[in-house]
Amino acid sequence: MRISSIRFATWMCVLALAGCAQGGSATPGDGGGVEEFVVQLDVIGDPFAEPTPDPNDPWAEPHDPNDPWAQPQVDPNDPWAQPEQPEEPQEPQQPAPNDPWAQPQEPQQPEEPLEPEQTQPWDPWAQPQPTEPADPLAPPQQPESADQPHEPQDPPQQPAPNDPWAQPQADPWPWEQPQPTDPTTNPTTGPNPPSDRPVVPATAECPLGSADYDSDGLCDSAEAKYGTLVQNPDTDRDALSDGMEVYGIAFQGRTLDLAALGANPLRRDVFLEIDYVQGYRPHATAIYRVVDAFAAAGVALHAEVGQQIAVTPDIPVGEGEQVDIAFKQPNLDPLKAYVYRWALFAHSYDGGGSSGVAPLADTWLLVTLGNFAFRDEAQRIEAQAGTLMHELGHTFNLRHGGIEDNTNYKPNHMSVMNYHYQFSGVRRDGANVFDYSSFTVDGVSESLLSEVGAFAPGETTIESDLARYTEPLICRALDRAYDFCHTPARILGNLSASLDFNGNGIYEAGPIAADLNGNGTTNEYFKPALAEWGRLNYSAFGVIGNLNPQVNRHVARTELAKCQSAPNSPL
Ligand SMILES: [Ca+2]
Ligand SMILES: [Ca+2]
Ligand SMILES: [Ca+2]
Ligand SMILES: [Ca+2]
Ligand SMILES: [Zn+2]
Repeated sequence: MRISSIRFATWMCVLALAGCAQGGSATPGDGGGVEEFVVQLDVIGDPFAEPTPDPNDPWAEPHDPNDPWAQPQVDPNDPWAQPEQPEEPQEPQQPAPNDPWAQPQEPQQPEEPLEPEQTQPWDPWAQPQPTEPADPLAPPQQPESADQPHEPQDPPQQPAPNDPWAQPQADPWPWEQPQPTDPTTNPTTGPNPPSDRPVVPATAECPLGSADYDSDGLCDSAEAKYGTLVQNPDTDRDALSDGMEVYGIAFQGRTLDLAALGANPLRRDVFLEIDYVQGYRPHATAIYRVVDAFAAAGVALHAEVGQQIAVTPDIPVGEGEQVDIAFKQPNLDPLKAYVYRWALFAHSYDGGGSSGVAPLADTWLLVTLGNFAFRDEAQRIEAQAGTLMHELGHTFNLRHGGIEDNTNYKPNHMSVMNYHYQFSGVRRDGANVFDYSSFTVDGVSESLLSEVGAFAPGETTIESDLARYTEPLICRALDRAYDFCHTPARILGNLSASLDFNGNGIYEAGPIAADLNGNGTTNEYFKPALAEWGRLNYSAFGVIGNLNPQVNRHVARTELAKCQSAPNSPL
């Protein structure tokens, strides 16, 4: 809550000072002072259960500007509109009755077909979930221990005889999907499919030559059967085409049946293989916590623990370009690489104490907690879960300050992407949860705080949303050597009202000033923390789900996010 005068003053600050001194601190803290690590499987049970109507529905957010599948709003009267892209957005004019993303959405979507996967025997969601961390006295990290429910679903990968990466692409716009000029031509099931790329296989439902208006490999007649859109190649906008979600992909006699792996063309799916260095296999409970967090947001995270790989526990990353070539490609089936993200759990990288690293909007990540000291096994599991979700967030183009904001310890950013919450989660409804934000908190100026009003909601968020979040962390003192908050402080109250920012036990209407990120100043303005779930970049800028990539996928094209480090410091 914030009184209007404070809001006005805040914006005046923005106008006058162009941001009033952007918080320059870049980094890490420890979760030091994180006093409580409750293993909170708060979304046990049906992960695809109908979500309750949520005014903060992340799908209602504006489209991700980086989403190559996003449907541009074509103005029918625009003389400059490009006439040669017939498969581009026809939806606005002709909303299909089954479009689950059509806006506005009905408050209830009882027809959303989330259930079918659960009954499949291969469904990783059907696995019983552990409710307790493993025995801390048990031998650590046994490579193929039975408590890991996510067993590899493929035999050990063999080097592909034909490297699908071999063709360098010069097009600098990876998110531009090649589009056939003739809408009646299907590039994936037509008579002349590319010989060096996977294709969506032709089937009895969609034999070669079937009409396929949107060229997604799912013929027009089958689109109706599956409830997908005839004029949208990716109905659920998860970067996986309708055709591949239903029929899978095939290449040189091998197939990857995504439906059998849980893909649903009407629900967002994310595939992840997790490999590990000896001794660093992630705990199943940690993976489940992340899977549950995605499920609660309506996204199916299909996480598989793959194999132990024989490399040094310390991974050379450098600027990142070689990780794809040296580690990901030898260990991720090249057919899977068209669809999967890839994680590696190891001791460390580049000999440092960073908890992990991932390129922004790319397809690989490292979780490296070897130099962190943990109180006990439960805390180690928490850190694994939080760091996995944090690094995964970077692959969706999330930054430490959320959307397009690299600010560390951003006080209004309630997300696992905020270093404060990487190891402990945010406190919501009385429990610690790992999550990306599904609501927006307005910007806040350190010099214009109201302890009575606390934070203010932005976009479609309302005060009652903020009230669910309690005891946020602020940083009292930053370790500049590591950009690490060594004195985090939990403030009593909730985000909607009554936050004792300066810790003096009095709720002052203000405005007062307080240092919220521990860098010694009280004049910073923190930009609005935008809802993240509705803005995830699923495609990694056109790589995931793209059978005809336009760029050399070897090259790290994006900024590396090297995450918080605290060498040898207990959390
Ligand atoms: Ca189609
Ligand atoms: Ca379609
Ligand atoms: Ca899709
Ligand atoms: Ca899907
Ligand atoms: Zn990070």
